[in-house]
Amino acid sequence: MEFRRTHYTSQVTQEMDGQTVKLAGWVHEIRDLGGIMFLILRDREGMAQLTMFKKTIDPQVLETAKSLSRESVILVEGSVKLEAKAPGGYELVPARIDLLNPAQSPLPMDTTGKVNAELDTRLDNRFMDVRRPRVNAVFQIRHHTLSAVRNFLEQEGFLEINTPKVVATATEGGTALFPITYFDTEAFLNQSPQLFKQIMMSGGMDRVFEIGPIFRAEEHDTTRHLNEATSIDIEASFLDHEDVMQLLENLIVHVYESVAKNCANSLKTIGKELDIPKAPFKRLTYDEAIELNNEHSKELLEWGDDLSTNAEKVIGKVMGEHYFIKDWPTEIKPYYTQPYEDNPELTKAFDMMHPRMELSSGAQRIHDHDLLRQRIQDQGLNPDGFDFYLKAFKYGIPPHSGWGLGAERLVMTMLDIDNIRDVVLFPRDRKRVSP
Ligand code: AMO
Repeated sequence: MEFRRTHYTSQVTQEMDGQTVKLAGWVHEIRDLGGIMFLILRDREGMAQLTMFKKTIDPQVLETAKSLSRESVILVEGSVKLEAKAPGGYELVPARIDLLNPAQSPLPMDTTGKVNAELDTRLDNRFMDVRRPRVNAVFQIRHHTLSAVRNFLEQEGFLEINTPKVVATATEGGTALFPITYFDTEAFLNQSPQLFKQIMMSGGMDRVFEIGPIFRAEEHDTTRHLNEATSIDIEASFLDHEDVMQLLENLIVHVYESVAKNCANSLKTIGKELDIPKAPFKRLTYDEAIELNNEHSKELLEWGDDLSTNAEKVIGKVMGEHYFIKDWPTEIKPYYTQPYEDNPELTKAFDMMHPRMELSSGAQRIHDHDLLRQRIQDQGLNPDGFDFYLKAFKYGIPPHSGWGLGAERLVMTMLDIDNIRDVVLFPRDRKRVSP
């Protein structure tokens, strides 16, 4: 059976009037108006209208068209006819329709957007949910977001690395680990590539990045947490926290600009116009952030408290755009962040915030072996478990800095999407491990 297309629906242009093309995709809708029948064919890139006048169309083509169930997969050969009112500005007069694979009915969910489905129904039937133009658009934008990240970091001299997801130690205090059985020892799913990206600074790789899964056994069920998320991580030698903050804000601007440029159709489909953020982002110190919260919120915070979700919202509302919070109390940031030499109560750590939520955390790291070992101990962890990591600090590791940026949070805040589950194909949360 022949099933090759010549074009996506979006590739048919005005100049192709009268030309024969082959389109392949799904039967999105069929409208039978008596003397005339319309079939909307959908592929990844859009829709095309097949127009069949019953008096003039080949009876066999009409018969096939009539027999088609919605969401069946077809290959259509036909001639292009310009038609301003049709999607894409053309219609197709089919000379041939081949049914490649029929869809059963009833369908598990609607793909036209006319019937609203519950999130659970959508996720249970993700293969069909992704056929919906709006959902398809979100994942096209997610692709272009990660592609823009890669381009930017590569231009800045970063090498892409892949580090293990099966590990022996925790990296981030505060969030729980998923234990797994690994032959006859216990292992865990990795919370962050933190230790490995730092070790590669000792390896002389200078600037590295990774886009990969992180696993967090957090119990809470929110619209901005997943138990498996995608983290964009960087680590860079001979740069301090201010340098990597600058990289981060420039990356965000680059991503927005690239998405605005490359995803015009997808943005239109979801009805979103991007406001491109401007660098440099405002920088608040932790002290200023606490003050702002206490000025505007009833839930007062004391120095040394972590920022609550409520505080993030209150401060975000006042700021109204992306911003940094820097100079955190050393006590509430992970052991690997570098305290200020002249004021060790504060650490060279930062968070990068969207008005709705935290997008990234980062820091200059401790590169002194003894101090690092001490800090691990101070935070109640056993340095023996960190031998493989600490070893890399004994034989020449440069000063270095880095950050981790949540890919899902980046996409959901860019597109004004409420629930993080809407920007990941197969979300993993408290209640869902399948599909
Ligand atoms: P942190 O734990 O702050 O830092 O994570 C970095 C960013 O990853 C995203 N993120 C999540 N997104 C969705 N669901 C989750 N459960 C989740 N957990 C984290 C957030 C967050 O800002 N090692 C450090 C980074 C570094 O210093 O380089 C770290 O993991 O957007």
